[in-house]
Amino acid sequence: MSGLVTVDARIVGALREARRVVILTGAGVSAESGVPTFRDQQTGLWKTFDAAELATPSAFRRDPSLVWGWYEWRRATVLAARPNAAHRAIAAMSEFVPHCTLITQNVDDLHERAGSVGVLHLHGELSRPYCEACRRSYVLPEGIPDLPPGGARIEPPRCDACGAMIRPGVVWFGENLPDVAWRSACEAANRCDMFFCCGTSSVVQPAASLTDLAIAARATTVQINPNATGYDDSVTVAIQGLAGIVLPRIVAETWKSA
Ligand code: BV8
Ligand code: ZN
Repeated sequence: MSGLVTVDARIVGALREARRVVILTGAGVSAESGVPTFRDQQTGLWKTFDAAELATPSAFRRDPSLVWGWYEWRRATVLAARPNAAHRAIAAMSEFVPHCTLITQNVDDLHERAGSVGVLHLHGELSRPYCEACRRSYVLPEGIPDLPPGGARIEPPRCDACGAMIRPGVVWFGENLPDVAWRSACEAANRCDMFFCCGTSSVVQPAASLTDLAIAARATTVQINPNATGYDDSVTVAIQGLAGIVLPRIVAETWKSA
């Protein structure tokens, strides 16, 4: 594990040579923007619930207004947040490398707001709710939802076409990932020569298995996380640090003369 002082030369060397770079991000990349991770203790109305419990079809069936309220609270948090230095460094990196594929587990739009394009959202997006019956997209009202500090139960809106409930545009536990995004992600990981996994605990499947594909493809694999994960000893370099500090440093060090 290399300290934070200088960027490991293996990373700079590999990145300067890299033709196909894949970046996989998780909640940790949005943490420095004030967006809670899945590990963080829930607050307000949801403090007694585990995030993975709420992010399920059964929770929505059981208590739709609790779950819709939770997603509106998270959407309000994201709308009030701004991309951080990690999001910006990732957007910059894609300018320097021939082929860059950004794959995220995050349902926020902070990568796009930092300038990244073609982001593969494996677990959906808060900004894309749809009808749970006819799957028709639902257009959310403009602006930040006005919610009490600890959040509130909110009845899900109804579909204009069939009257069924609108559900959040995210992939819940037990639900399949969007096919095109998942197949594109696997293809990119299989063909990459450099792979970063940033701000993810690498627990949730099948997203976490993308790192295995990159390792099998003999790519240079770099983990950026202040805490340990199950991949510490299988990636090429595991940097214990904050994405908002480490990623800008990697970009600066690699392309300082650019
Ligand atoms: C599925 C959207 C087919 C909703 C999410 C194989 C083995 C075991 C279980 C399974 C398996 N295959 C499938 C499963 C079941 C399940 C699963 O993986 N369960 C886990 C809990 C074991 N997977 C599924 O259900 C998937 N679907 O497989 O369908 C199928 C169908 C039926 C039956 C079987 C299979 C769907 C998974 C997607 C669920 N939806 N999100 C929403 O957001 O509300 S998952 C959600 O949780 C996120 O998207 C993300 O993926 C995950 C949280 O993980 P992270 O993003 O990594 O965040 P976390 O908080 O955990 O960690 C943050 C990390 O950042 C930490 O390590 C921390 O140290 C670090 N950090 C903090 N600050 C910083 C930082 N790092 C850098 N800088 C910082 N500043
Ligand atoms: Zn409908």
